[in-house]
Amino acid sequence: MISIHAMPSQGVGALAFAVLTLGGATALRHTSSDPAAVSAKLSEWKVELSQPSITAGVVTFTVTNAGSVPHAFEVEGQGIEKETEVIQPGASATLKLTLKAGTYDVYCPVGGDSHKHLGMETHLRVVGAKGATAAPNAEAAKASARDGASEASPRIQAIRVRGAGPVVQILPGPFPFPDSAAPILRRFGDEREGLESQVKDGPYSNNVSPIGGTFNFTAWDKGAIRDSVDGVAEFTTRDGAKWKLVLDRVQTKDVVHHPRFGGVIMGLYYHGNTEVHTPLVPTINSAVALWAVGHLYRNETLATDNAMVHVMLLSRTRRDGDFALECWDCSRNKIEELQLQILPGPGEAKLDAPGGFLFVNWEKSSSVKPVT
Ligand SMILES: [Cu+2]
Repeated sequence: MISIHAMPSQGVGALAFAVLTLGGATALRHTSSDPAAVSAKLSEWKVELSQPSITAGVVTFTVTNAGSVPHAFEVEGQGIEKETEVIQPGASATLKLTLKAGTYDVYCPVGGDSHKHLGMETHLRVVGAKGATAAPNAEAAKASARDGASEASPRIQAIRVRGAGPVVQILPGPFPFPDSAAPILRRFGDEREGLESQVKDGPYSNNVSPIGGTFNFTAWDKGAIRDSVDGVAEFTTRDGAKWKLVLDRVQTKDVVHHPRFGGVIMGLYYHGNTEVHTPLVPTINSAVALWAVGHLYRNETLATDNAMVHVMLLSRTRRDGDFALECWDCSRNKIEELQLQILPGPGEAKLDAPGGFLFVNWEKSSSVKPVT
């Protein structure tokens, strides 16, 4: 019971003493003159609270960013919505609030709702002082049982995507918004060097060539390790090579900045200035994004069984006509651009294509969410 107020603070010593002396019946009541403390840990991509519930009154949140990109901490519910400033990796902040009974949504507000969508969200239950005397541990147990249940039975969603409209191949070339990307790139730590070379030679350039091809797939979001994908892309690149990609399975390994953990992610706002994934794509909304492993054939010869594939159906980033990247924040544009990026598997030789990669867009694509 003492561990419910695990954070050391002025009030807690006295409270712990009261618990030991008086037993559970009157424990854990606090008033605004006896503030409670909750510690919160932020990381990619979760928010962890020292406790799932607390009694009403003044609560001081001590928030630590244990992750590797900037985060923040917001408490919303019962008519309040309060947040810390952005907290840099390794830094801490405090937030002091007066909370009345009810359930509060606790999340990271960075990047629109992108960090929240990736899992940086939890709940805090605030119980009235009288409720607390009844059985605070039962409340805590119920709350954690609820959280456990939501993890154990994820919703299954499916999306069917059809590539259509003009098909363009994006060739190596400089990224057209280096000044906008620079401040965000700086925060990418070890990955920065690789990304900076992409500023100079793509694959996110304005160097595009109209080509022809088809791409259709279905993806299922079934929870962290069971996501799946089924689809085929066929296209002829500018050099005349005929490529065929058969999607095999979703890549589910999590990499910092590259939220692959869920495999298939629907409805994410990211890239650009959101600090999720590379800033070398403008800020976008996506209907679906996934990372997959596929079988790749060039002129009917197997090139690799381990092609690394990134697929997104996203808000339009390229303008009609010349298909140059036209916006740094494209998140309000219509979701109709289907991007397919293919790289060789880990340790494999570069693909036999300009720059060693394939990057193809279907510019007027669409999706339906079939019932599963
Ligand atoms: Cu965050």
